Amino acid sequence: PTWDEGGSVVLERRTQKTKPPQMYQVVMLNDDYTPMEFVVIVLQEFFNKDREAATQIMLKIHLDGKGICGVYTRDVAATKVEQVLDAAHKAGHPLQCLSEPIE
Ligand code: TYC
Repeated sequence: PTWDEGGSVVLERRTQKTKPPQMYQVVMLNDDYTPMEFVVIVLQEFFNKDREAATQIMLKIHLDGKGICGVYTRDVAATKVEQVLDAAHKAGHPLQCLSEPIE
């Protein structure tokens, strides 16, 4: 260790050992067939939104064509996309979503 004049240990990091992970946003796309209620439930179920936040995000997607559901590490984002596509497919809805790196 390095010591300063007062006898305390000086911790020095010469190189940055860890950097924050690349983050990914999960983007949901609008379509003409998936019911609004289904999208609101999906946003609550898989993206931990309360009903009010889920409704706002759904309406944003409906009006703008797409919207961000959340931001996660790569694997978590990929799992969210899988869960949404699986639930949509099982319910017979064409809902699409994808994940993309941010920044
Ligand atoms: N546009 C759909 C409707 O009018 C609702 C909808 C919203 C669908 C968001 C997909 O990601 C979506 N029923």
